[in-house]
Amino acid sequence: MKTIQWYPGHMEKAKKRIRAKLRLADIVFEMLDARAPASTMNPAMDDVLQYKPRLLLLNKADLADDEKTEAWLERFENEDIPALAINVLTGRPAERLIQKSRDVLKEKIVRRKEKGMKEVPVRAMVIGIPNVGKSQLINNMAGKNKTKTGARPGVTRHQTYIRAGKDFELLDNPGILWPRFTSKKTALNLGLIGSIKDDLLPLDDIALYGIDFMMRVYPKSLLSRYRLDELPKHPFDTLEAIARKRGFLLKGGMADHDRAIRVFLHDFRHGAFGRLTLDDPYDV
Ligand SMILES: Nc1nc2c(ncn2[C@@H]2O[C@H](COP(=O)(O)OP(=O)(O)OP(=O)(O)O)[C@@H](O)[C@H]2O)c(=O)[nH]1
Ligand SMILES: [Mg+2]
Repeated sequence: MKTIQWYPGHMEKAKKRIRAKLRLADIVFEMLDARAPASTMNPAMDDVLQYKPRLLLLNKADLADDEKTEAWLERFENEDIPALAINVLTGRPAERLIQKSRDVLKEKIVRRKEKGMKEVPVRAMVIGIPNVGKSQLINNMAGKNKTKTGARPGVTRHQTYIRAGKDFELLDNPGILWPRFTSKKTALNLGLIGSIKDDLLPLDDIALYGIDFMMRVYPKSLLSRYRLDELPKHPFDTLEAIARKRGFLLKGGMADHDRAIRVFLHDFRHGAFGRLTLDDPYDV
């Protein structure tokens, strides 16, 4: 996992780097984690992107709660924000993505044609916070024809493009954004899905928050994963029950909470509880 700590200086640098590359792109793919669209969205995007057309990609939809993903898409549609739910690990979203991009850029493409300009490939730049699947998307879309179209002249720093389908190119070097920490809840959500360094927040805080969330929203998944008959009232007692059920004991018979924490987080991050979504689309 990336060891990025974001300080104001880092953010300014990241913004600058993204802005410099932005000029080369017709459209920006802002990747989010479908399990936490609000928490993985960056609040400085408007400022960085200005009027550049963009498309939100709710990635890892295979891990998210389908109903909530639908509700998120509905919300974005109501707000006139182009968005798609995708899975770049096992899915083949390239066609849908290219089609949707052309849709978003319709007017620009028509204008170019009217001016008699020759057709040029649509170029997309991928951005997002760590671990949302930016590299995976590029690999997925590049498919077999992973031939880079080469550095182009007239660009200060050499930029390469990857062809993805006819007349469509991806900037091969994704822009990494800083996660936002507008609230403790956001930070904990990012910790749970593994989008921030583990030492930014205490692991027991993340795990207890996650257990509490599971107890409230997906209690059945929690019960069945650890073969528990019932859930205690408090997350800490659930942690204790997980440790005992799994036989994680210290000398003297005390429950090994640290081990249970590690197992819970591993399970959560690897989809062992089935599909789930942390951010509620109607929670403002
Ligand atoms: N289940 C599932 N896993 C995914 C998906 N996309 C990416 N992953 C996994 O998520 C992890 C992160 O993917 P990357 O493509 O490396 O993420 P990134 O945004 O490039 O991360 P950084 O380079 O750290 O900024 C990898 O283990 C991927 O296999 C998806 O659609 N579904
Ligand atoms: Mg990457």
